[in-house]
Amino acid sequence: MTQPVRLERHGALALIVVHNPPVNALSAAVRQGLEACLHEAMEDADISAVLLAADGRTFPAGADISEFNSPPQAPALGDLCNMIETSEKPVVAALHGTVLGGGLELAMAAHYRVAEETTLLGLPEVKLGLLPGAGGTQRTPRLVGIKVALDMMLSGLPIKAVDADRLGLIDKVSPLKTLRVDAAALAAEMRDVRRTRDARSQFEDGAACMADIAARRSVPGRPLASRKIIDCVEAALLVPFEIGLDMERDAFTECLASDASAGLRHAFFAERHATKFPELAQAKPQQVDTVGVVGAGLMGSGIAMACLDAGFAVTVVEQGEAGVTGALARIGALYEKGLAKGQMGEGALTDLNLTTGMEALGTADLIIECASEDAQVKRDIFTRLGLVAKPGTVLASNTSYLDLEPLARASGRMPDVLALHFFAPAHRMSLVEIGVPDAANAQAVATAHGLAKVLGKTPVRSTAAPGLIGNQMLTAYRATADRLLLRGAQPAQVDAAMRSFGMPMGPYEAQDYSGLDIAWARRKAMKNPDPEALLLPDILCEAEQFGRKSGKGYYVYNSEGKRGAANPEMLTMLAGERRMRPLARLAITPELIQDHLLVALINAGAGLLEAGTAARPGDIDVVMVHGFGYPRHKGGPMHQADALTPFEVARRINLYAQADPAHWHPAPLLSRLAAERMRFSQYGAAGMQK
Ligand code: T1G
Repeated sequence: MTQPVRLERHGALALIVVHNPPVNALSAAVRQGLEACLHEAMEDADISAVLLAADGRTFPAGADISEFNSPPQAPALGDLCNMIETSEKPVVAALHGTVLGGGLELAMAAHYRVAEETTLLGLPEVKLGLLPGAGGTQRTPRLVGIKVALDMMLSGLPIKAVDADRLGLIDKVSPLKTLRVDAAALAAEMRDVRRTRDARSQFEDGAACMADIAARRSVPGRPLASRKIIDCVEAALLVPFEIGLDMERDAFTECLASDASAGLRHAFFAERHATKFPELAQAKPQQVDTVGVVGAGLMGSGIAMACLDAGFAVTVVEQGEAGVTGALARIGALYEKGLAKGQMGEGALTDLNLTTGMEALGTADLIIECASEDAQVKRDIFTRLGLVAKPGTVLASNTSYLDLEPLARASGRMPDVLALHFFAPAHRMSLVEIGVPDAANAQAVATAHGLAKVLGKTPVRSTAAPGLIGNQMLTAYRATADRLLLRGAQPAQVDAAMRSFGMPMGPYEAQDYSGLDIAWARRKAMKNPDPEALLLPDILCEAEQFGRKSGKGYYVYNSEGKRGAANPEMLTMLAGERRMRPLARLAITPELIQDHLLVALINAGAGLLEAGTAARPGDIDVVMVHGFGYPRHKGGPMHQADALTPFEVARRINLYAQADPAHWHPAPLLSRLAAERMRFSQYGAAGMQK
């Protein structure tokens, strides 16, 4: 078992190497190893200089985030940094890979820094609701000045080695093959120690620094971590180094204890766990060079654009010349917009083949059907795909609601068929749900997963249950919102409450935006519609009030599609329905709306876990955050469920059910967790699955 840290003697140089794959995170074992090796080097009279380096793909990429949910273990990273900086022997850091967070703080505590030319250096703590807590807020400004330090810490974005060199964050850039040689040479030639804490030259223009800090402070709505970063950087300017470290330590402690940091740290790991599909251990993805897209409407053209931009050849099949012309216009518009925003490569359209003949899909390695949500239309397409696609080609449908089984049967190739559900706009939204029917083979799933990763998407696995994960959650969310309308809320109140909760749009403005007719068509096709469902959306659609596209829906819209006030006709319809279906009125407040909708999402998520549709609670959170813009700093509904506790969630549902038993039914899994005082995070681990 390789030690997480080792010391090698090379003459008078002590080479201390971190070995903690995959990213050399500064875990307790690594910190303890570093402490021991540093002590040994400092005590050894034959050692005159120290070189810090790391094996594998990167110098430490930060503290071990997974340790933040447990009591801290000695030595603290900040103490290690101080030990390095106060050493009487020169310490040089040899940097490569992604030197982030605590890894960069360790490097800044060294006396000199050499970075391999492709190295990225950054302080992304703010993305975790934290701030650099090992001296970074005090050392960074001393090396690169207030402005650059604040830019780095408030954005969390890394900078390149060549820029770090120009800014004074490092001392030298070197090719990878000579990194350690160059760093050792620097260590050999440096006789004195240059302590970052003593650097003050960057603060010469105090007034300009204070003006910059004031300007940053004036930006409204900054989260706690950002505000604390500004305070700590100001301290670097105004108070002695040790006092600044104390302030940083207090600020870090406060941020670490915040709900926002807990949510963001949960999201970090949930995203990584969600992409671990069981099929990846059973089969390797097959090579995908050409992607077929059948139907290039809003979704299809977005998917085609995403694939083109990722370097795939794309064959788009549309119906008739008009279909081809329309598809070209939509894809062209996306391309131009992406190019203008610098989000797309110049040659993205080079490999686009637009045609009307399905036989052109004979060379495709994976085909995504994006036709209208009509079961017969899709069955016909899959019948044709089964005939024209070459053996082994993955046949995916972008549908999330329709049953995949008839499509798979129509194709005659059930093992190759699955759902690849993108979220609009497909070239921008990061989530892809992969709906896996029982008959799908592991290689098809692994291949679809591989495509999603190459597209830079976050794939989440679902069974092929209609609605997959996201739209089943959305259905529950909307049903409870509708229930609130029947009990006295106005759509605008619900929308305002959910915007202040952190959703990008409320449920009613979102439905107006996408068009009420989409869900209407689905409801009309349903065999057994929900008797408790609000009738208002159907009434609006029957009056051809489909939302933004028709100028009115829940709201009225001007000729440019700008949303105006509540649609008075809708209010009259709603009042009429309330009279027909008298339900106990609620004292509507934003908090009540947010609470009812959060509890509804949690209850629906428990149902998905119980049904096995979603493998993990965190997967549901990833779908909500990446598919619907659920506020990332809240972690997701299932993370919040554990903060509330399932017991409390079940208590609330039972309370709501007293006044509205037709709507509120606690999911059995939720009741079980509540009864056993367990949390969703223990689900699966504790054998809770049925
Ligand atoms: N701690 C623990 N595990 C980590 C980790 C970390 N810092 N970074 C990555 N991992 C795991 C990750 O969960 C995954 O595990 C595997 O490594 C590969 O990650 C005191 C407070 C470095 C750019 O925020 O940005 O230092 O799924 O899939 O796409 O001031 O990981 O294989 O089991 O993301 O190549 C600051 C976070 C911490 C960097 C590599 N540092 N990491 O990306 O691989 S806070 C960060 C990343 C801190 C100090 C403060 C990326 C990456 P598994 P991956 P990747």
